[in-house]
Amino acid sequence: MSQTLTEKPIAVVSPAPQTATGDRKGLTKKEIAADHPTWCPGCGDFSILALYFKLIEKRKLWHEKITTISGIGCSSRFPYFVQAHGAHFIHGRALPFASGVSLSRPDLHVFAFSGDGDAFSIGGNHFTHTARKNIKMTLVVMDNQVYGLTKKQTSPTSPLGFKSKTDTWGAIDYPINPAKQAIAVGATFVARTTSTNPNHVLAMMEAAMDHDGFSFVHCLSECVEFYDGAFDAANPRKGGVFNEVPKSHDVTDEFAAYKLASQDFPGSFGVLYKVNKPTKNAREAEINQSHQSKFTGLKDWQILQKTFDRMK
Ligand SMILES: Cc1ncc(C[n+]2csc(CCOP(=O)(O)OP(=O)(O)O)c2C)c(N)n1
Ligand code: SF4
Ligand SMILES: [Mg+2]
Repeated sequence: MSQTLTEKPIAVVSPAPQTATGDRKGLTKKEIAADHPTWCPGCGDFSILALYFKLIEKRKLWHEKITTISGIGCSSRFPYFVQAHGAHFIHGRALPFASGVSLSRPDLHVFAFSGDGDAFSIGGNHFTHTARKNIKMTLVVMDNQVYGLTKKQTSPTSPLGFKSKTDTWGAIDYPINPAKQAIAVGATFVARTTSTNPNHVLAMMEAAMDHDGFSFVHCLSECVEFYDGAFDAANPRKGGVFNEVPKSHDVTDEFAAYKLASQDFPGSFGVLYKVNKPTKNAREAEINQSHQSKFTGLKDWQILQKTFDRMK
């Protein structure tokens, strides 16, 4: 009986070391920061950028190991502000671009930053497929429940009744729940956090980076210009509550994770779901390796040519 890919033992390619070694020093914030961010004063996105810098400093990542990719939106301006490799790509298409980088450069850890519109509206399709393929990268969605850059349209995460330029009478479409959606489509790491709790954001980004697979961090990030006060209920400084995922929660239990993700807003913050499954990176590397071993001494294009010739 022929074996399918899933039945074969998978040679897992261990993630490359992400930290500086030897005499080379880690970068300072000054060396990582590029342009001054153009976000409005008070925008939640500042906090996430500062914590990304902190992560790079803490983990001693070097410029050539940092890859920051985004789509379009206020949040997606992110790579402009990071002094390293990256791309501010087409609206909704951060993940296909990030997938290519991830699959071709196993020595890097790819970070993608998106907004709620970028990730779940125009990019909704890519979110599903990147997650189900378990492509190794970290996606941080900076969710402000509105389209900020284009000045206040209803987004897929805007709550019912939200008044915007596209729903002047109040939103009537049911919002999506990002964490639930991520679990349902096959993400292997799903966490929730909020920009008003910096230590927590850093911990979630670090845990996501260490996950060998597609890791998704849903991060509440307030748009003070077009949806002021949206997340007060999750901020103890504004009279809200910040509930962490209970210590007894089994992160490998999909149904328990789904249940936690289904709680009423503000819900629970922390890692909801984490399982280890072979990544597309590992599977593809295995296929490439076994194929190349049959054609030693040939260049890649010659192997391709031979493969096409066989198909004639
Ligand atoms: C193909 C395409 N459609 C629409 C737009 C206009 N547009 C730019 S950003 C954006 C929504 C951004 O919202 P979100 O992703 O939530 O980011 P935020 O600005 O809120 O951080 C839209 C509709 C575009 N740039 N390209
Ligand atoms: S419009 Fe909103 S999301 Fe955009 S920079 Fe200003 S506060 Fe941030
Ligand atoms: Mg938004």
